[in-house]
Amino acid sequence: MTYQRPNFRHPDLPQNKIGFYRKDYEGALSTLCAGCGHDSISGAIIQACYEMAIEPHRLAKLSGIGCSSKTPAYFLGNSHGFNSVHGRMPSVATGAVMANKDLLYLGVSGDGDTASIGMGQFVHAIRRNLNILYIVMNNGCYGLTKRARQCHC
Ligand SMILES: Cc1ncc(C[n+]2csc(CCOP(=O)(O)OP(=O)(O)O)c2C)c(N)n1
Ligand SMILES: [Mg+2]
Repeated sequence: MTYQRPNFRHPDLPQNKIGFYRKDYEGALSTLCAGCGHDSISGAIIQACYEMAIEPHRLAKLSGIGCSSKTPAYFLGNSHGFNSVHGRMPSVATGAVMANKDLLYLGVSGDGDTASIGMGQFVHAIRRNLNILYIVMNNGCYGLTKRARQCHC
């Protein structure tokens, strides 16, 4: 089985103002449960980046561990990315921002990754006013470890 998204699209689909199609902002096919709300957020990120005409090579995705933190595989496949350790994405993001201030940084995390194991790092990312868009995908549980029972997917 392949997780590559088929490349064929209708030839008349519109381009944004820098000449990219919506498919240029997509990623691999999702392996999350059918109907998972995380996929809706991925879709919204794809649509927003397409509409805002963000150059894919100017954006870096950062995440921790969890179903939510897997989602950067499913959007912005032409952007940079680093899937880090559980709850430790803010420190990786801090280093990345220090190394290159010119990229746009998109952090993606779960409620567990952010507010349980990662709370220590999250509050300090806020205190430093880190220049990053940090999205918390809150499904109210540790989805990756317990999804069959808790997640309502
Ligand atoms: C250091 C460490 N502790 C525990 C785990 C096990 N673990 C994997 S994902 C996860 C919870 C993720 O929850 P959340 O951030 O809410 O993501 P979701 O899957 O719900 O989107 C846990 C505890 C781990 N991978 N690493
Ligand atoms: Mg969760």
